[in-house]
Formats: sequence, structure tokens, C-alpha cells
Amino acid sequence: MASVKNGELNGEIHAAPIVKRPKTDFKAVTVILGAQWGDEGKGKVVDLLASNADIVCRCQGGNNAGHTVVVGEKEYDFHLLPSGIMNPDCTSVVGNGVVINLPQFFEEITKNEAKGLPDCTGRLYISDRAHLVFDFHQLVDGMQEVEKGKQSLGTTKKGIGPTYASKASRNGIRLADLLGDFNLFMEKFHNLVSAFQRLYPELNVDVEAELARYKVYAEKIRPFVTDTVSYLHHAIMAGKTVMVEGANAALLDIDFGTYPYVTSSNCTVGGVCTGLGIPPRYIGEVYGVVKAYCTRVGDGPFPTELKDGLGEVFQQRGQEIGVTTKRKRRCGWLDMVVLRYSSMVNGYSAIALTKLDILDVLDTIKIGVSYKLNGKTISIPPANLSEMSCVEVEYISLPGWKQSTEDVRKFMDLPREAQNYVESIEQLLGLPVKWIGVGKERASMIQVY
Ligand code: 2SA
Ligand code: GDP
Ligand code: MG
Repeated sequence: MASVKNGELNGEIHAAPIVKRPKTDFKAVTVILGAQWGDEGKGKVVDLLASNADIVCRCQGGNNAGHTVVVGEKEYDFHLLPSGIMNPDCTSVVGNGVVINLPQFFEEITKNEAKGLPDCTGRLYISDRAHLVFDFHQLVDGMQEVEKGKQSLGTTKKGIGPTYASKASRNGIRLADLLGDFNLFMEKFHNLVSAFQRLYPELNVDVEAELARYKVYAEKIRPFVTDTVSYLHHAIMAGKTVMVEGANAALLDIDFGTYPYVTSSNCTVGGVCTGLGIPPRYIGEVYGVVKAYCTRVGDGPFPTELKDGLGEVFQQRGQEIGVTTKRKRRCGWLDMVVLRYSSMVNGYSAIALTKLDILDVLDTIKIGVSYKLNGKTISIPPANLSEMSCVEVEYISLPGWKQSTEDVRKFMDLPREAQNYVESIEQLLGLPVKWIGVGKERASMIQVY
């Protein structure tokens, strides 16, 4: 049996037994997360905060995400690349928790560089532990949706569910496999395809053509791939400012969302630790991005949904169209039950409230404050989906402001009714609103404090 005594292990002298206290003088990591069902405007908030960051990371999801950044006349959409990449002084990290389709990753870089994205060479790192999304994962995603029929989830068909399923089944393939012994990669690839073909005999994969393609991708992606865990650890210890951009959102989280109408990753704060290898002790501020109303794209319960003309007004004014799939987003009132739950799980330090300007035309604005289920008032979303689908929402009504907020840059210059709307949200949520979005552009943001 091993014994340690006076710095000696089994009687032999080893390194001096100096026990150091853990370092505390690092800059805590800032996290930006979607607080509703996604598309709250995370891209815009991340782009804004990235001007003060050295490193911006993605920790989960894949190219199902669609994050928009508007710079001048140009609109950029990011799916796998962190939105902070627009800042040329910022390094981007795609963590181990992200799932990556290589052809679409390169397409995204090419498309955005052609628009004006500063050169990514030397400032974009991808984890060697990240799992690969193959095109057949995307085909399987489509087949699973067809198989589900009326119970389909309305996925983006980007292969997210099947890839995380491969990861959990432990026959997934990681970047490290692609960059290691190619014979072993080929064996794993054959096995993975066969596993899916046993489930879906109609799945047609030209294995040899895919392998030839991936031989080329291996060399193309190699310069980007590294052990991002130790890279980030050293960066944090060296005092760098690190930011994390969540993809999707709390109510789409595989554990806390409206399961099974969710995505397949943890979009809440825990996903930051597991998707990047960052210990919770290193995390500081966690900002929740909240749209001033609510949207959902894809299927699943949405208690405050407006299925009438007003929903259409939000959809049109807010240009609520999926960035990845171009599907129309469903729209409704702000839902405090959902937000309180999302805040409970993520522990927000403050809120970035976006798209307030979309409400500029309304006479009255409603906020869902509680649900009624079988006559009883409940304040958190029920786990049971049939219950979540039939809750009755209790609302409060506030007066609208009926004037444009687009040019406002100071909280005190907002119409009194708009200030009242923001303050009501703060009170109902018990959290401060730190930023207010009043337009798409970088400058269209009110910094409240
Ligand atoms: P998936 O593809 O397996 O992750 O789909 C599962 C559910 O998650 C929803 N989901 C999203 N919801 C909002 N925005 C997302 N990104 C795109 C955007 C969506 C688009 O920015 O607009 O273009 O349609 C996103 N990604 C996944 C999805 O709708 C399913 O309900
Ligand atoms: P994300 O997935 O959370 O990054 O959000 P998306 O990019 O999918 O959708 C948000 C949309 O709203 C984008 O088109 C943004 O340009 C836009 N947007 C963000 N903030 C504001 C705002 O304050 N006002 C308006 N009018 N548009 C905004
Ligand atoms: Mg989006």
C-alpha cells in the first residue's frame, strides 16, 4: 500500500511537498445565455461585449444555432463561429461540447469572410474533443422527424440530436480521431454508419467518397484544432478576459427545457463548464438575454403564444424568421413563469432586454405572470408536457407608449410607459436590466448602468 510521510512516498523523496493556495487573481469568465426559447439577440449582445474581451467561446450546440450580428450596412449570421469573431482582436474558441459539421463550418467562414469578417487565421481554435456531425447524421435527423409524424419536434435537421446520441452511445467520432491514425478513423466511420444503417436500412451513405472527402478536411481543419481546455485554463490564469456565448436557450435545454421539444445539449450554465472544461469557480457574471416579447421556432408548448393578428404584428415587425432554416417564428407575450425558471437555473446577475422597439406600436402590453393548472395557480413550468400544453396564463396589462424608441440611447429618454415596462420586468424577475436593445445595429443599445 502507498504511504506518504514527511514528503516521502513509500520511503522515496519526491518533489518538495509545497501546497499552493488556488490562484484567485484571475478575471472571472462572463457568460451570455438565452433566457427563453432562443433568438433573443444573443449574437448582438455578444458582439457588443466582445469589444472588451480577449477570447469568446461557444460551449454547446452546433450549426442549428443562428446568431445575427449587424455591423454598418452588413448583416452577418453565425452558426458555429462565436459572434465575438467580428472583433479582430478577439480569439474564438469552439469547445468540446460543440458538435461540428466540417463542410458547413468552412462554408460559414468563406461566406462571412466574403462579406467582411476579418481573417480568422490564427485566432480561431477548435477543441480536439469536439464531436463531428456527419452529413448522414443530418439525414437521420430528417428521417427521425418523418418517423415521429405528428409528434415531430421541428428540428433544424442539422444532425444535432443524432450526433449527441452517438456521443452518448460512445461510438461518436471526435476531431482527435480524424486527426489521428486515419485507418482507425476509417474503422470508426464504418462502424458508425453501420450502426445507423441497422436502425435505418434506407440510409444511403457513399462511405468511400465520404472517407476521401474527410481525408482532405483533416488537413484543412488541423491548424485550428488544439486542446482548448488547457488553452483556456492558461489564458484565464494569465488574466485574459474570457466570454462564453450560449447557443439556443434555457427552455430548449435537454434537462430544463420543454422536453422532448428541446435541443440535445445543455444550453444552461452547466453546459459552460462541461462544454469548455471551465470549473464553476472561474465563472463570474451570467447575463440572461431576454426578448421584450417571446418567440419559439419549431414545435412544442408555448403558453403565451398569440395565434391571432397580434402575433403576426410581432412576427413582421420583429422579422421573426429562423436564421438557419428560414422558418417563421411563433410569437407571443413575455412569460415570467418561463423567465423565473430560467433565472433559477442560470442564476443571472442581470438581464439584457432586447427588441423593445418592436413593441413601439402597441396600445396595451401584456405580461404572463403565472399559470393556472386545474384551477390551481402555479409559478414554475410543469415538467409534464401535457400539463405544460394546457396551462392557462394569468396576465397583467400595461399601457403601451406608441412612439418610436429606435433613437433613444439613455434610459431616462425612454417614454415613461416604456420605462414602466422595463421596471415591471425587473420587479417581477427580481433582477436588474443592464442593457436595452432598441434596434438591430451595434449602437442601438441603451446601457442602463
Ligand atoms: P435541433 O435542430 O435538434 O436543435 O432542434 C430541436 C429544437 O430546438 C430548436 N432550435 C432553435 N430554436 C431557436 N433558434 C434556433 N436557431 C435558429 C435561429 C433556428 C432556425 O437562430 O433562428 O433557423 O429555425 C434553434 N436551433 C434549434 C428547434 O427549432 C427545435 O424546436
Ligand atoms: P440569437 O440567436 O439569440 O443570436 O438571435 P437571432 O440572431 O436568431 O435573432 C435576433 C434577431 O433580432 C436578429 O435579426 C437581430 O439582428 C435582431 N435584434 C437583436 N436585438 C435587437 C433589437 O434590440 N431590436 C431589433 N429591432 N432587432 C434586434
Ligand atoms: Mg438565433
